[in-house]
Amino acid sequence: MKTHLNVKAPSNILSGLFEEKKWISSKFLYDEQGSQLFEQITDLPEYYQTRTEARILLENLSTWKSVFHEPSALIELGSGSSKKTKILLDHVKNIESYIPIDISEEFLADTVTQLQTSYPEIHIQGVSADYTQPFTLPDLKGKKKVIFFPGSTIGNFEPGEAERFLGNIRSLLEPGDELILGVDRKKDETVIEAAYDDAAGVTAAFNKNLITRINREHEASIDVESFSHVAFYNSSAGRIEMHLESVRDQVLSVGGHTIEVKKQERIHTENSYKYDPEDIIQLGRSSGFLLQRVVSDEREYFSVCLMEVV
Ligand code: AVJ
Repeated sequence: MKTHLNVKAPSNILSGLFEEKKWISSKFLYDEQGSQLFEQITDLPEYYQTRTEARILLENLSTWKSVFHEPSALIELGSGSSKKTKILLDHVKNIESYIPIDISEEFLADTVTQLQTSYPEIHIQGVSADYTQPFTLPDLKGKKKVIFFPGSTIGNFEPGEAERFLGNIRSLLEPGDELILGVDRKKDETVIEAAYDDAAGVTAAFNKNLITRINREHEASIDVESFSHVAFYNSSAGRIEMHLESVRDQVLSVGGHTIEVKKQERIHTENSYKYDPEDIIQLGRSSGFLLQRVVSDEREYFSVCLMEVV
């Protein structure tokens, strides 16, 4: 299933720790343990995103039916276990091909095997790739292409990156093709902050797992409890930020280097941008998409945007 492999070697988990403002790219959150913790996050009472998006998908079937009004290929970016996709596959006709794209080759192979058993009539072709880097699609034989990018994953891109990324996706498409994009909305800060600092401490464990990962991969022995989880909404930037805050002055020994960390100094580990429809119109304008329809829950916590290629 290794048809179109195009993976860029990830930059080092340590590199940002040598900069003036320490940071670790959020992509390092998803090792095996981190991916499991994220799965747990999606079930938390405070983390409304996943269940809200699933409900929006399920409650707007007529919208998806009209998107797939002709023989189509559904292409999912970062498919994971394809849980939300099953809502589309179960209820919408005309999806003749399903192309899940995921960086984890092993996970992808398992998902493809399982899905092919459940949906024998759909042609399923996994692509193992880092979709944030340029990649190519298999020949889809003139079928309408619908890109599915759920989960508000777009929120992890910096605004300029999001533009460039969607511009790249646009270049894989032709007029008539569409994009279904899930976004977490701007809202009352206390609601957002609770979703990233849950009472059970799962998000804290998810964040601190970066330290565990550094210890494992770089033979370090940093005290995981010497950092605390900090999450706050930065309203001027329109994003929630996650940081690891040092509880004391300490010197980290990693990969043959020493890194000085002051008490209360923070390592920035994630940004998750929130998007309102105005922001999406803007993003579409600069990347070659026109916002066609927005479907949301009644509280407008989350939106699924339908965007057409212009
Ligand atoms: C997977 C990027 C959508 O930003 O909400 C969850 C990751 N970080 N809790 C998000 C995350 C902390 C999540 N995304």
